[in-house]
Amino acid sequence: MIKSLHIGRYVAKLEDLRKIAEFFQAIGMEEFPDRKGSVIFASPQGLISFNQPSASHPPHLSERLKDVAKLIVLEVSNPDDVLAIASRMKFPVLADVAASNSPDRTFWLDLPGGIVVAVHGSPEVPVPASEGKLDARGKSFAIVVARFNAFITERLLQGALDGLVRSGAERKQIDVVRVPGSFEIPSAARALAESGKYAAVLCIGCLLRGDTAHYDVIVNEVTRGVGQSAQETGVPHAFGVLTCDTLEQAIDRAGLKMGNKGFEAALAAVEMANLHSKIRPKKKPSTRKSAKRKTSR
Ligand code: DLZ
Repeated sequence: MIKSLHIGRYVAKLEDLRKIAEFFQAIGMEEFPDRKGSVIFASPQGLISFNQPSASHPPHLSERLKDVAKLIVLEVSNPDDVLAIASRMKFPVLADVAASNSPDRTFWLDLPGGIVVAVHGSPEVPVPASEGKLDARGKSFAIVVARFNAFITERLLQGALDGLVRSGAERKQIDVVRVPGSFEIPSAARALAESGKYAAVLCIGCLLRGDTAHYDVIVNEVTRGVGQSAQETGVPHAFGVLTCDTLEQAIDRAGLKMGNKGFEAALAAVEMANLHSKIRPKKKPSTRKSAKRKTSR
């Protein structure tokens, strides 16, 4: 019978409505598009609670909570982040209560238009995991770069070199190999990976849908080839091949609006190189005896 729970609140001024909407967007709530005169957000769960006023609330808060028509309650998984966003947006905090026996935290925000938002939750406990450091010191890298669309790929190459050097690699430890187009990247990447000289191989190219007949086929082939080389050689490969509809999109990703994907590929390569050396089983050093046996065969 019941379809959904919808909490509606009136805010008199459009400016206040805009600020409240900005806050709910910033904390990650999903917005319904195009509703005239209202902003509507969805949450994964809706609850109804009936509460007795708490004696522990400070009087000024109890006074504000009397007007339930202005109250919204949010349960969040990251209360500290929500508080940081609220303070960046300069919303006053009416009260902030940390539970003594748990990591729970509740605070009340004074939003424009007299809206009070009670935020409740416990900070997420980070899941312990192995990660690769962004430290390229002492490691060698190979970069395969396609000449096709050189206007873009040369910028990506500069970004990649910058990313590696900033992570601690020495320029003389980075070998750059040029190939005619993106289609040739996988075979060159594989040869470099198989040489055993490199901690990671970076692949750089630019495929433009507008210019490229059978664009999807080539994109799939290059992606598959690079992935296969990484899996079969065990050497991390970073994918810095742009696949864009237009030249403008590629320019944005080669150092303008969307950063430099070559730089990002470099960081991924460094991180994966370190992760691999961390999780790959260490080769046992060969004993004198077995080394002798090998040479006498
Ligand atoms: C032929 C071609 C075309 C049409 N478009 C692109 C492109 O957008 N990006 C790219 O990196 N390479 C392109 N190429 C070249 C092919 O990748 C390949 O080098 C040639 O087909 C020769 O095998």
